[in-house]
Order: sequence, then C-alpha cells, then structure tokens
Amino acid sequence: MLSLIAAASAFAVAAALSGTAGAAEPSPSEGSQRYVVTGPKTAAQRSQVASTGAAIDAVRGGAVEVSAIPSEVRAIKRFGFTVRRAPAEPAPGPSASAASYHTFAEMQQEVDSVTAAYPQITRKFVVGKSYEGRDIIGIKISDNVGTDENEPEVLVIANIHARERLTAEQALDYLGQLTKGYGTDSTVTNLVNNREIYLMPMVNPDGQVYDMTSDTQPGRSWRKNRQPNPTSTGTDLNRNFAYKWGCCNGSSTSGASETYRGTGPESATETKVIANFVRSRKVNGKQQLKMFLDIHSYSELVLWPFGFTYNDTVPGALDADQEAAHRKIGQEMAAINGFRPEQSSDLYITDGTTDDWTWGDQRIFSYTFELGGNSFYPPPSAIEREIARSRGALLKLTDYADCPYRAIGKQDQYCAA
Ligand code: 0X9
Ligand code: CA
Ligand code: CA
Ligand code: CA
Ligand code: ZN
Repeated sequence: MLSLIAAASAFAVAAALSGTAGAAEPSPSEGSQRYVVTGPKTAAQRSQVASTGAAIDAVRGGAVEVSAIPSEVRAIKRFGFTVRRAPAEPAPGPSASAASYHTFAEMQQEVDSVTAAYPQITRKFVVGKSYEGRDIIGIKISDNVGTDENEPEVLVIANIHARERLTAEQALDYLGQLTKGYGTDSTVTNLVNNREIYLMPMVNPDGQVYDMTSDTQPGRSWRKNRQPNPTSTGTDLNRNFAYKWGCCNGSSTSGASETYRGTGPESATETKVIANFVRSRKVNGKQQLKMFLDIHSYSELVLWPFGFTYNDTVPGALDADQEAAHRKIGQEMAAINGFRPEQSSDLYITDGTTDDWTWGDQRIFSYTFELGGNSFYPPPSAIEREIARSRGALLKLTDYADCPYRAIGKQDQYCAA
C-alpha cells in the first residue's frame, strides 16, 4: 500500500481526490462512477437513463451498467429506477495486463513492423494529430497500396472510447489477418486485391494513454478524449459528430458527463481528424468509402443507423432498401460473431455518433460493433477468444463494400456498372 501511494503520480492522486465526497472508492474518472441500474426494460426506458447524460456501458441480464456523475444518478432515480454501485473491476495483475494489451507505443511498433514486413500491401500514415499532439495512426491495406485504385473502400476505426481496450486488439488482429493471410487464404487475398481498406486502431490516443497510465489496475475507466471543456475534461467523441448533433437527448451538455457532446459538432480535435479523413475520400464528388465500422465494447451487439430516432427509415436519409440492406448485412455479421443485431436506437437513443454521421451525411453503410469480454478490461487470457469471434464478421463487412445492396439481391438496381 505504501509503495503504491509513493508510486502514484501527483496527478493521479489529485484525480482520485476529486471523486465524490464520501464515496467508498476513489473516482476512476474525475467525478463519474460506475453503477448498476435496475428497472429499465425497454429502449424508451434505457433512453431515459441515457438522456440524463449517463453513459450506458452495457445492457446485460436485465440490468443497465452506467458511468454517471452524481447529478445523473439523481436524475436516474427520479425516473424511478434503482441505482447501486457496481462492483470494482477485478485487477488482472500489472504484468499480465502490460504484456497483453497494446499500449499506444506498442501499437505503433506493431504497425511499423507489419508495414515493414508487408510493404507491397500495407502503408502507414498519420491521419492527424490528437488534442495533446499524438499521432492518430492509419494503415491502408490493398494491393498496389501506393496507388489510389478504383476499388471499393472500407474504413474501420477502434478505441474511440479510451477504456474499450479490446477494440484496438480487434483492429490489430484484423491487420494481422489481412497480411498473414495474403497469398495463403483465398478470401483474404481477394479482399486485399479488390478493396482499399483503411484501418485506425486507436483514434483516441490521448484518452487511451491516460486510461492506461494508472497505478490502479486495470485502468482509469476513462472514456472521452482529453480536451479541456468549460467545466471539466473530455468530449465524448461518439457524441461529437456533425449529424443531428445534440438533437435528441442522446448526449449531455455537462462537461463532467461521460457523454459530453462538445461545444459544437466536430469541436473535438479527434472528431475533426476522423471526419476530415472521411471527407477526403470523396473523389470527384463521389464518396469512395462504401463500408464503415466503429468498434466498441462490451455489450455484444451489431448496430446500424440510426441512433437518433426509433424510426427504422427516415425520409430522404434512410429508405426501405437502405434499411433492409443494413439490417441484412448486420444479421449476417451477427450470425458469425454471435452478437445481437439491432438498430442503434433499439439500445437507447444517441446523437452525434460516428455511424449516424457516416451514413446520414456521407451515405457510407455503417456499423458499430460492441465486442464481448464482459468488461472494459477482460483478463488477458480472454483476448484471443473474444477477438476470434468477430474475425469472420470483419471479413464479411469488407466483402460487402463492392455493393451492400447485394445483401438484398438488388445489386443490378443499385450497383450496375
Ligand atoms: O454509447 C455509445 O457510444 C456506445 N456504447 S458504449 O458502451 N461503447 O459507449 C453505443 C452507441 C450506439 N449508438 C450508435 N452506434 N449510434
Ligand atoms: Ca489496390
Ligand atoms: Ca480508391
Ligand atoms: Ca486490385
Ligand atoms: Zn464505446
């Protein structure tokens, strides 16, 4: 105990002390704490919880796990739900966790070594800088990787929420699949030859580093970026995108909230970097990206737009064929990884999310995965098992980029050359 205290940085101590007065545990994330909420059973009731600004971390076994600040806890109780503190995350042990999850530096080393080993089909690039000046790393994977060919493009991003540590591992595993399988696995070889795949394994590096730089294992439970806001720190990047931003009680105006939406759409540095990259993939006015995936954890879901409304279709924004194709591909991917396929708002209402923007504004077929693992910090022994589940689903998503309407048999109508 003494050595732990001695080892703790002044900053960590300050962060711990700023937690709720009288709380049993020091705050893992400057004011917000983890709770289990019982009572909400329907999407509308979960949306009530989300409307308080609390982040719904998982929906499991009839209970809703949240990260919430005190004012949000009071608001959840006013809706008539029961709130109790969540049990502490089990500590995996410092050596095991350090050896198993990639730090930001280790992710960069991994990307450097893979791109060095496969120079014909991989290229590393810096998408842009984070708020604190770290590189947001991208990897392009394709044959003739140095040439912008006329091939359907795919974008996969991970770790937009800092603590969702399994997601970067899934992204790096996808990079591994695509490179190791090239020339040996015919499915992989065809995808690398006929797609241009863009991968960003850690789009929130400041949050990721902050979350991992912790004296208390397994991490600080940090979700947002690290940009100062008017009252606290961090913007929820998955509430900061510029489609229906702040429209629908699916994000918070409070700086301390885990779902703080920012001062305006794309006010967060990392949101702007991601969105600028997506916009840059328009060639002669035509968006080249056909499929988008944002990897989260840990509710075991395959989600598609929209999140801002319960309606399945939206006039002028999501028609019946577009909805049917999203649904069909989502169901096919879910059949592979065993997750539950549903529209995003079947979970709860959100606004300003990545996927609502990539579809609503850019018309890229868009998905969010919530990986498994039962925690933001599954024990290292669970990593391989959990990411193995979604390997095939990622390849399926990549494959459909040629014509998502193929899923509903309407390729001739929508994708004829
Ligand atoms: O609330 C979120 O941002 C996601 N859940 S998490 O526990 N990973 O934070 C779910 C977002 C679902 N909505 C959309 N994808 N639109
Ligand atoms: Ca190519
Ligand atoms: Ca291209
Ligand atoms: Ca090719
Ligand atoms: Zn998330």
